[in-house]
Amino acid sequence: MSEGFQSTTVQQMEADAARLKETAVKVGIDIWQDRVKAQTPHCGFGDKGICCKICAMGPCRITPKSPKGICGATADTIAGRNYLRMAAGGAATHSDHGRECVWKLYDSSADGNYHVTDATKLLNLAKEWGVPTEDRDIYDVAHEVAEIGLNEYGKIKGYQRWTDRATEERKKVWMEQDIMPRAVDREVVTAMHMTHMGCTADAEALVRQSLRCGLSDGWGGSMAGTEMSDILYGTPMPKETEGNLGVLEKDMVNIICHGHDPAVSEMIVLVAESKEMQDYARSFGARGINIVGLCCTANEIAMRHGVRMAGNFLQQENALLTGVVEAIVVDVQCIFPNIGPLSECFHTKFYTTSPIARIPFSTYLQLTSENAKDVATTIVKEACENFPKRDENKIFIPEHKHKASVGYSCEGIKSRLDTVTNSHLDELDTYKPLIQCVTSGVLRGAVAMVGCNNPKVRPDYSHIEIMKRLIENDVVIVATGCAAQAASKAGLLDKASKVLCGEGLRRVCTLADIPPVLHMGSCVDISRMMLLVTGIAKDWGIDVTQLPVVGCAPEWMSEKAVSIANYVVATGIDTYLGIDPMVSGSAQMMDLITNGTTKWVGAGYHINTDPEQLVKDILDGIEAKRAALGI
Ligand code: MSK
Repeated sequence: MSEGFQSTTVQQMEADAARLKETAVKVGIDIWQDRVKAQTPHCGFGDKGICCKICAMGPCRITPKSPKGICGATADTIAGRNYLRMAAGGAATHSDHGRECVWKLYDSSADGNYHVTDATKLLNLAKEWGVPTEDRDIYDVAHEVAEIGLNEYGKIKGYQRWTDRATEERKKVWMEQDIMPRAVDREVVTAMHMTHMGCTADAEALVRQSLRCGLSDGWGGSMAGTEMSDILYGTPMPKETEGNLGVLEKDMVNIICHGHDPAVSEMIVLVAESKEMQDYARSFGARGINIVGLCCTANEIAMRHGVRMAGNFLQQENALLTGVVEAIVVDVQCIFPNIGPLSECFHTKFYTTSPIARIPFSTYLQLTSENAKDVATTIVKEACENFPKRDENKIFIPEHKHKASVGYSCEGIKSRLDTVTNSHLDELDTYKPLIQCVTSGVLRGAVAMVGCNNPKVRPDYSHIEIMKRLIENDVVIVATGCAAQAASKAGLLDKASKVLCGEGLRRVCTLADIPPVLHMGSCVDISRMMLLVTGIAKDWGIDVTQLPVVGCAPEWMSEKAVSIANYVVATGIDTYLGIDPMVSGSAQMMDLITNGTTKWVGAGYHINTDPEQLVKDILDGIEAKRAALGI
């Protein structure tokens, strides 16, 4: 029963992709589908995590006939080291993004390019960190807070101050297990040192450092990224937008913002919205300028400005294949190098803006705090001038798009509760009504859907099918990253999709005026989810591990996802993976990341590459948590 609402199916998305692939063939460029074929089958040693290329005596590969590398490293050591290096790569990447956000706050000023937008959030953080605020200029406070934030990356002693926000029980576990995160940079360097040739060979120690390194991301670098972005660009609140390739406009100048750091996209949006630039676009025959986002940048600008979302990771080439993109501007992370040669096949201009992501066949305009507006103006102007250069023979824009309600930060979720129920309870700023929905059984629990899409499985299929099954079973979903984008493409961020829910969740959606999948932002915003479960556990008076809440990354692919999975598990949340974590060549490693971490921190991985089975496992996991609570 869908009562007027029709979800876009994966088959329909694949039909759009197949039509766009015809354009790729016509212009003579390879796309990811071609490269997957060329790379298949993948190297079995790499896939199982038992290829070691950490020193130049190798590469060494583990087989029954050669069970040790030249130095004597076993499968357990090699798989453990590879796993920790992935976690460290992810923690470094998120955290460096976070560091850039802190620098922007440090550089902010009343008359500069970056300003304090959410002063309340800044003042709250200042209070939390003991920074005086009374009778001080807001920018003096901002600079002092930013300096403390920057020092967290390299502090010589002590632990991440962001962990002060965790429950007492979590802090105790992290101390007892010796995984309380120290300086972010130190945890990443320690991971690289431990995995160097001739250092840690013990798989258990490698997994413990993976947890610690992950925690320095989720309760360190990523949290800094989210908090500083909110202070600078505004804390997201629920708002309406649209998602999928149908948001590209035939008669407008289309500019795609792709990547992660909102410092770039915020400036492009600001400049493009100006009357001067809209008029400039019209002077070239366009109806105006249409800014859209891809990947996590889409999440950032959608939830703060309602900018429409063109899609997720594996949709980036498809967006350019529409032939109507005047410019694609990127900052860092998840950018296919193939965007370079692909853009050359069209009139599309490709701009890189960060020294962290230099890509051939792009125009490099490094964006700094000082020149941000000038760089954005150059890009937007050149995109307008590019509009008349389209080739009509290469144009095809798929029609599919859905309404999407986005911007459910913790504050956004509480704002909905305050409006609907808390005001009657005479108690604002609490998750108690949500908890009552769970204890009464109206909602069975919640799942955090996160992560990328990955051609190792049918792209977006696992995300969408799992989400549909969960909401049908009265499980509310919070989503970030490309998982949130998959929901958007299928219409699951549309409030009308409540018709797909079970009776309980449908009632909650109607009462609170929310969709069944709550968009919480980008990859770094999984830190919001950590604060959400912490807030709920505190309001409920139980441990995070007891909540009927789990994480799920059915199509993950990046090192960042490994770091995320480590901090989500360390925070006490069982995490269900649909892609093998590349350690299956070591029985000890498989045991450590499932059973081992459960003994240490109360949560672990559950791995199943069959989405049908994965969703059954998730529902069973949630019901087991409920039974243990006696609800
Ligand atoms: S963008 S890390 S593909 S979620 Fe954050 Fe998407 Fe994964 Fe990149």
